[in-house]
Amino acid sequence: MPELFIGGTWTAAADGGLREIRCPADGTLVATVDEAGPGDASAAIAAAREAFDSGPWPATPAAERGALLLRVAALIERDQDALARAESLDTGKRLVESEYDMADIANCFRYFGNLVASGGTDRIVDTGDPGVDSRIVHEPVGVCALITPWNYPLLQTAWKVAPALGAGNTFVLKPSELTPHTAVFLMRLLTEAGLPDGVANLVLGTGPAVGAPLTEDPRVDMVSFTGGLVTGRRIMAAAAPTVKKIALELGGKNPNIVFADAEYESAVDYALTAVFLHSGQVCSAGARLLVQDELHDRFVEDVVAGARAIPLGGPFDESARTGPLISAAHREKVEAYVAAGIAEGAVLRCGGARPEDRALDSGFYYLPTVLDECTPGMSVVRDESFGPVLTVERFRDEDEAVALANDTVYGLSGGVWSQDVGRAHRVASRLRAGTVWINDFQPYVPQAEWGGMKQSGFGRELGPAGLAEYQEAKHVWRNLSPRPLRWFE
Ligand code: TXE
Repeated sequence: MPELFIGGTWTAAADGGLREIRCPADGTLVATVDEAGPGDASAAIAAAREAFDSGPWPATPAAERGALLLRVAALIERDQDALARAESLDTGKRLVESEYDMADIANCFRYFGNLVASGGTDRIVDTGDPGVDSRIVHEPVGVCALITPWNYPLLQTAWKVAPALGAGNTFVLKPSELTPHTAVFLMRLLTEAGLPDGVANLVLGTGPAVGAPLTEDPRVDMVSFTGGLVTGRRIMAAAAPTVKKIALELGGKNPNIVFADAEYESAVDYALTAVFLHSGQVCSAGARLLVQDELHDRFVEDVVAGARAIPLGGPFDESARTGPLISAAHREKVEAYVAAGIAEGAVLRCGGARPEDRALDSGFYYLPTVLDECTPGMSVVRDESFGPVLTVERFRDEDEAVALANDTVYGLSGGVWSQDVGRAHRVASRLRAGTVWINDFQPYVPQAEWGGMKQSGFGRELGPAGLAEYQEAKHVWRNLSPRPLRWFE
């Protein structure tokens, strides 16, 4: 069956384009999929436009839209094993991690389903004038281009699709060209749940061929993008001439601050998962470890020992605890950052190489790496390497910790470890980041907003603001007893 989904019909690319999808864990061919071009993107936009302007979905009662999202949640749970397997084959991530993702995805649809069904945020405005009925109503933005990356393909798609549909929009989804399969799967589930034709459209293809036209086309009202900073800047520029609404989540270079009074064992353990989970291909990864001077030597010693012991392997290797990087090109980028860090004076404490295990040769593996004695100017500290690379910096006191933590163009997340509650909260409030964890790292829930400050982007996903992102607030004013003003008399 062809894999593009346009106006309710499964179709092949107009120019016959195809792409091989290979598992990053061992290079095996997962499948060959259709690869769209600009013409397919244009057809998908036309279908979404038509469904928005003349179709039933935007005017469907909120309770029914919410009910559909709840049905999607149930279908995802029904098919979670097949979905998780497809996600792991595309991304190379451990099956168990994909299974967690599917549970989170079902929860995301359920959260937005309940939020939408429970009634909106429309409100009566008290103008102080009894002769006026004034109210704020919330309407969908229109046709949304949803552009997603390869690290959490269906999760990041769900964070956009669920609120976009809940608010009554239509959309064109463009997943990463590297990881298309769960997006294809989702289209089938949306259809099975009863979504009208044309509301959800899917084009598979590259950024330049398919993503760029979606961000430029005047028929598109909004772009929601999760991906890299460079692409985010490009999308902002491309969306400017037609003044689209945009929401951007552009990753981070997130600090994990450990004070000497931290609960030691947990802080070491979380320092490892913060950065080495999914081989560091996590936008909120705690890639910059900031350790208080007096704790530094012992703490780093234990983190290094932990990093050395992490077993690598493919999705179905139950002894593995983390997997490969997404592509050869991405691994080369990570390697270049580590080499630059060492050249700039960082001390390599472990990793810094591909594994010696020949069984892993056909995958894009890279050893968990710790670079000690780092300084803020190093490119490996400044830029998002998006690999299993932890940089370590020292700090003396609270002020220096905050200054180092905020010394970044990014502002997505951060962690602070201290048993002094006052200090932990003081530091949390001074961190310029969209999410701060105290004595924890990485948890998120669909009820809580997610997004960045500074160049990590703007707009929020999840939570009530995640729904509002896909709505326009409209003020409707009714004069209950109109009389001529006679202004010009
Ligand atoms: O991302 P891109 P890449 C970061 C991470 C990584 C870097 C580059 O640091 O090393 O980005 O990764 C589509 N118009 N993150 O190159 O290009 C593309 O096809 C419209 C952080 O893989 O940002 C894909 O669907 N779309 C991040 C999506 O953008 C375009 C997750 C993301 O790819 C486009 C992934 C264009 N001109 C990478 N060019 C996070 N925030 O979690 C590309 N795309």
